[in-house]
Amino acid sequence: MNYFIGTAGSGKSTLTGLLKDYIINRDPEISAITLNLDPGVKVIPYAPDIDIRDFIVLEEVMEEYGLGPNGAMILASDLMVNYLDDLKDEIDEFNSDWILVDTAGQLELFAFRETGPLIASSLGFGDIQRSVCFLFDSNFVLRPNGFISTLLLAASVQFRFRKISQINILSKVDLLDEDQIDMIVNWSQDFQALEESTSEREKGLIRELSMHLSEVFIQMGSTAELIPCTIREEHGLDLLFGSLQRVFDSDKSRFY
Ligand SMILES: Nc1nc2c(ncn2[C@@H]2O[C@H](COP(=O)(O)OP(=O)(O)O)[C@@H](O)[C@H]2O)c(=O)[nH]1
Ligand SMILES: [Mg+2]
Repeated sequence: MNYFIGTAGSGKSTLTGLLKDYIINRDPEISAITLNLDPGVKVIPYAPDIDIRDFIVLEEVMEEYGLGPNGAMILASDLMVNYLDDLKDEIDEFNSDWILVDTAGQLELFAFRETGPLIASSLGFGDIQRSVCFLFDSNFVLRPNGFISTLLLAASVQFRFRKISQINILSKVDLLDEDQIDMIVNWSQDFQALEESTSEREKGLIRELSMHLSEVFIQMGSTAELIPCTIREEHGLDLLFGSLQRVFDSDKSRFY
């Protein structure tokens, strides 16, 4: 069971649909389903196999509680816990090898309120293994300061779901050229390089702050390498699926 988490518009829903198709086309023996956990989404680029909107609809929450869209989104996310048993039953019925979970557009609703980690721990019942894929939006990470801000978000998500392995993805890489992709992936592996780019490209307070933060990341030790993905080609999905399999295999060996 993998959760896709990232800022609004980072490509979570797109990747959820793509990865399902990738998995089932790769090996007909292996099954995969999608679960939409965004009660407010209007259009989804795939047909979810399980959908929280069968239980909670944003417009109805707005009407019933007299709330605007933002307030209703917060309440709707909190109300999801009331339907955990229904979701579990549906998941059980599918009995699928892979469950790909698409979370709400706004990452803070899933990651920073109580609901997300609670859902992740409740739905990971029995022997279901879990992982989180955190998406770094290519639009935001071209400069060291944007990269560092997203890295901080990724680190706080890791902190919130601390028992679950996390894979970091660089999404929409078709928006970047090869050199830019190499540079950003290199930053994720080598914080010294990040520190150098920061000192070259940022100025004043931002530079000073970014240098301090890169220093902290160096001290924390390197995080995993970013996996570049795009809707335009499958190579990223090969890498991503390989990483997911490795996470799940190593988790298994911890159990037995
Ligand atoms: N260029 C490009 N656009 C993408 C890619 N993946 C998603 N998008 C676009 O980014 C927008 C947001 O994607 P979506 O999956 O809905 O993001 P979510 O809010 O994180 O679920 C949509 O307009 C997508 O078509 C990609 O690999 N490349
Ligand atoms: Mg979405």
